[in-house]
Amino acid sequence: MDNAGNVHPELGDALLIVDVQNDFLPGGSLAVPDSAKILPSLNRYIGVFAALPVIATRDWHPERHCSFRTEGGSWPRHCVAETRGAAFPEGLDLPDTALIVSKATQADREAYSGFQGTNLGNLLDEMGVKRLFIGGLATEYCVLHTVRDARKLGYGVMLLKDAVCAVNMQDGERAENEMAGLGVRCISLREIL
Ligand code: VGL
Ligand code: ZN
Repeated sequence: MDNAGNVHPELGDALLIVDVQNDFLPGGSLAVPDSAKILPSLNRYIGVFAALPVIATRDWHPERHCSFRTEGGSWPRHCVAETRGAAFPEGLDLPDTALIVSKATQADREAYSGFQGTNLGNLLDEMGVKRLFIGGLATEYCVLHTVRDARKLGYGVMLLKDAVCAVNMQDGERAENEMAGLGVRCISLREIL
């Protein structure tokens, strides 16, 4: 952080993009309202992290996942592995070097956090990552749960306010307040550029 309060991503920092997948975007089966607006800002963050690790998590469910209504869960069928709905959108400029972490891949287990049942923690530690800049979908579900785990594991967290979007606005605000209470700093592009 410089004198003006601006943030400069440096060695030890990584960009973590949570579940930015077609099914969570307009036209998808579990579309987060207005979520397409985060794509331009995410692409600018990706540009800022050109020399630093970029990690993208993806919800990657088997055909009959326990979170689907047909199986007694709360959600419509979404992000089934290898389908178009589970793919990253055309409009997201993920670099070829981006690391992909698939989660909630087992039929009988839900996982909102990118750390849950994945090797994300090991991956970050191997790369010497200490601080995560986190954006993606949805604020009050997978972003919140990922941020909680990141803080529990001791990572510094910057929440990218202009690169997250909530299913429900009030729940999104509540989630952002909770994250701030966990020592997360909420920033936007103008504090980086
Ligand atoms: C998510 C609901 C179900 C998310 C994933 O990525 O926020 N939400 N599965
Ligand atoms: Zn899911």
